[in-house]
Amino acid sequence: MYEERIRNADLRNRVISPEEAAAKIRSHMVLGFSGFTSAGYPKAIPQAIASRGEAQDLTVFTGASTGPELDGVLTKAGLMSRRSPFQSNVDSRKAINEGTVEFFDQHLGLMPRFIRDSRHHHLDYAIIECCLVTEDGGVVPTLCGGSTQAMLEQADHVLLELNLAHSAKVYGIHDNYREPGIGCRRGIPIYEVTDRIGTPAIPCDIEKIKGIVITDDFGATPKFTPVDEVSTAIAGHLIDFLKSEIAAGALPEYLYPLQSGVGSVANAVLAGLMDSGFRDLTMYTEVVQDSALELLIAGRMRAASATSLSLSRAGLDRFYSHLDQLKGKIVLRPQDISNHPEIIRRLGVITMNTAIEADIYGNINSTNIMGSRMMNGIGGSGDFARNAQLSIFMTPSTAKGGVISSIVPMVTHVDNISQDVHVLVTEYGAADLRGKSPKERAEIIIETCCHPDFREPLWAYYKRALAESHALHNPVCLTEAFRWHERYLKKGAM
Ligand code: 0RQ
Repeated sequence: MYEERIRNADLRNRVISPEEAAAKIRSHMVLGFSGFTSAGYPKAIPQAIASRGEAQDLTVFTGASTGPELDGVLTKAGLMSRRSPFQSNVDSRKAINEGTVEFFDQHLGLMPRFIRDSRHHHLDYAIIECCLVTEDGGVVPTLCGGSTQAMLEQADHVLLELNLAHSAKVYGIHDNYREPGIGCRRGIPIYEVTDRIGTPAIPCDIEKIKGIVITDDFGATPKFTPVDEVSTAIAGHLIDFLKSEIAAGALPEYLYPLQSGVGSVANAVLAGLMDSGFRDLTMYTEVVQDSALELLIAGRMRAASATSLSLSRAGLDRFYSHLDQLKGKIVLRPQDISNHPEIIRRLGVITMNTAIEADIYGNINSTNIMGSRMMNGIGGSGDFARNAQLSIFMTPSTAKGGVISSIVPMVTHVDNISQDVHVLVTEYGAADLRGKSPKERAEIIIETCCHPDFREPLWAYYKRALAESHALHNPVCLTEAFRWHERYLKKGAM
């Protein structure tokens, strides 16, 4: 069965067990795993490395987040000591916040460049999930482009996990392309969402492939929280805002290509677009999730470019049963191309990302809760927001059952600066911040976005800032700016 998926006869002799693959991994190695937001990551080899338990002090790089069979098992076995660029696993998050794993957060669009720059870390092994190996050793990933191409180029050795659960008919959906090097006088010739400029398989030196492990398992697919009242309200305000921009002639009826973050709010926005009469939509984004897949199947969305298809178990079934129809509509690219500033700027992408908290000036914290507890990482939000035609951030106005205001006097960590935030949306409304000074932003954010329970205290803070600040451009009350956060940490409520 697997033989026809390994088209090179020599490579067919390199099929090994997960245990044999794991035995090649030694302490202090630097490993590059494929995988981006729960799609396309290897499962059997990391689990075998964890069960064996011998390779300590591993540095683990991926495209973005993976699942329990990778981040989870390596953390629980105490084998991973360094991690980058993004994670969302409950165990790795805990270890990072307890200080036992050193995590460094990076813009996802820069990850392949980081991997290629071996002054930082040289990859000992690239461990890659794929669905097909071509006659000349070309690797066809499953549903994620990620940093796989850079990892295959850079690593000394390669281990492949050939996952039979994914159809080999995926061949043709990827567009693998190497970003031109620094100083190159040529741009990246993508002018439409579906332009293809690369190859369907990633070239790989056959000699580097030290083993192929056969698997047949989708693994832990993402589960989406059902769309709730707050997410629906946020989606409603955002869609009304987009419609008002169309009515004002600022956006075309088909909008520009959309980028959407991950999570329940992002999912609700895309579901809202389905019911709002928009047609001929496109996406130039990182991750296509179930709601975008449904827009594509329903014909509301014409095309999508991403680096990963992060689908629930039901979404995977929908994808494979519509594969022929979808193949012409979806392009999976390496993450430096899906998140490339040149293309995002050229296409005029409308970006929609989620904040943990926003301050009254419009600065966004998406990563560090109360200034120091890492959630997931900045992801691609910075790549997209900085270069967007229209950069929208959204957040529920409160967290933890209403004891935390997500609109605060000053964010305790900044991921996206106020200059990169054009519109801020909560379930109470959308604040258009374009062309506004810090004081004007503060007033519209407090009035439009803040939860009514926190509105008066926030006005009171702002008035004290106006009275006490040493300058009146960006009024701040330095002694008070983080008092709400301190109060939450000491008393359990802001
Ligand atoms: O924690 O589960 O312990 O209660 O933060 O919050 O509401 O479940 O939100 O799943 O949409 O994630 C910003 C993290 C939102 C995500 C973030 C707590 C809250 C909960 C999660 P609990 P929700 P979502 C492209 C774009 C950065 C990367 C990015 C993210 C947890 O969207 O990682 O944008 N973004 N990538 O209770 C304290 C607050 C809080 C708070 C929420 N104000 N204070 N805790 N929480 N607000 C995609 C990629 O790059 C891959």
